Amino acid sequence: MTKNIPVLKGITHANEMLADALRKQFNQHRVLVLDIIASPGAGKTTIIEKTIAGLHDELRLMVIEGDPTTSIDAERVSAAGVPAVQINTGGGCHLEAHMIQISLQQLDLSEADVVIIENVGNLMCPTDWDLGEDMKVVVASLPEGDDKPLKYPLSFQAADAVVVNKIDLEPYLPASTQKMRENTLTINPNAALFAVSAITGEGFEPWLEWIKEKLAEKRASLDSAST
Ligand SMILES: Nc1nc2c(ncn2[C@@H]2O[C@H](COP(=O)(O)OP(=O)(O)OP(=O)(O)O)[C@@H](O)[C@H]2O)c(=O)[nH]1
Ligand SMILES: [Mg+2]
Repeated sequence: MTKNIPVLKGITHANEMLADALRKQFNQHRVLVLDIIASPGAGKTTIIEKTIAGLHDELRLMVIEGDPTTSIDAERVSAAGVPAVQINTGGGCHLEAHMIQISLQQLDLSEADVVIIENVGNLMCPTDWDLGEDMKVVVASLPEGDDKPLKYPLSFQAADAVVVNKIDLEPYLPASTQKMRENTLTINPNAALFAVSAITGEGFEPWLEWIKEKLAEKRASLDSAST
């Protein structure tokens, strides 16, 4: 005999509703929100630190940090000179919209142009969780191998931009930046692609320009929607 078992579809539905509310809040403040996704140690925080250094004179940045434990990353970005909040997820491998909602109690969005969310180090879990962001950015660390876009396609498919990091190490690696680019474009031909070293600063100019461009585009589209 077949039983009627209830199947709960869209288990992330509550998250999506909350993310929509967050998106409205971000739009009201005309803030661009980036969700940075990558495996542990790919260089997310170092990229954020260099981004702060590069944009500090022009834009007001704020950072929400997600890690299983510690406030090490929030302390690092706070030392770089911007307001920062740390979320500890315990055993959780991704951030969820309700965590962002709580962290916003600590940030005055009227003082922000760009909010950067550093998701928990994981190349899969965060992909499906809408945080109300405008753009998902995947950091692909070259030492981890140029095959990662092929092996973890979902996060690369969801990315608006892919930042290949640690290119300064290329001479010592079997991986190649060119191959990483090709593999990324095979999975997601529309992704904006950057190749950087967050240590030396190489390749940062186009990345910083992209952020400024996306902020200007968002504000222009909000303006045209309101007229
Ligand atoms: N050689 C080199 N090392 C880098 C680069 N970017 C980051 N690192 C180093 O990589 C290590 C991890 O960097 P983080 O920025 O802490 O990485 P993360 O992705 O924020 O790590 P989690 O938050 O723990 O997931 C540190 O030792 C950095 O100094 C880079 O472009 N080149
Ligand atoms: Mg980090």
